[in-house]
Amino acid sequence: MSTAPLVGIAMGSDSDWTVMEAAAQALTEFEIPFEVDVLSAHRMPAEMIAYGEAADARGLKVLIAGAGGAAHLPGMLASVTPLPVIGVPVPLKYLDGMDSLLSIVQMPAGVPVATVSIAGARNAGLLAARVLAAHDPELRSRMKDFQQQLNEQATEKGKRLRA
Ligand code: RP5
Repeated sequence: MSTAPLVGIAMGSDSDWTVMEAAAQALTEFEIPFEVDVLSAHRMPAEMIAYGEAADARGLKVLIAGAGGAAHLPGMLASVTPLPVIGVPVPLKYLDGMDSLLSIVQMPAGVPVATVSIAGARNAGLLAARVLAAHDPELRSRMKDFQQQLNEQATEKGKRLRA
């Protein structure tokens, strides 16, 4: 199996990692190779644009981008790559992540970012897995197994409550 990264996880600061590592964890569970980078839209704009422009040619298939506050990273990456971009609003000290959420979700028509919930990095990883699974029957089968496990866990919790 190729170990070349298929998913790029980018974040505005290393301080975002405590939230973003859940995306990496989900990809690891599905044995999907990924890479991780810090790319601040405001502190290193040239590097951020270069990363976005090169991502497709480097073989990445999906980008996951997390940022907090004035969270421009996901949208700016989406503006320079044809790849699907999943945005993760990272909550900071103030405003409970609403600033990050609105910065990421309110994209202009023509430049989509698939925004997950505030601090929803695990779902970002799972969504990236589903995007890849669309063209990978074996991965799709593992996703179905995962969904079955979720069902069984929820069913079990209900049984325990009723007991
Ligand atoms: C954003 O500013 C980053 O994505 C991070 O969420 C926030 C704070 O960054 P640091 O000051 O912790 O580096 O661009």
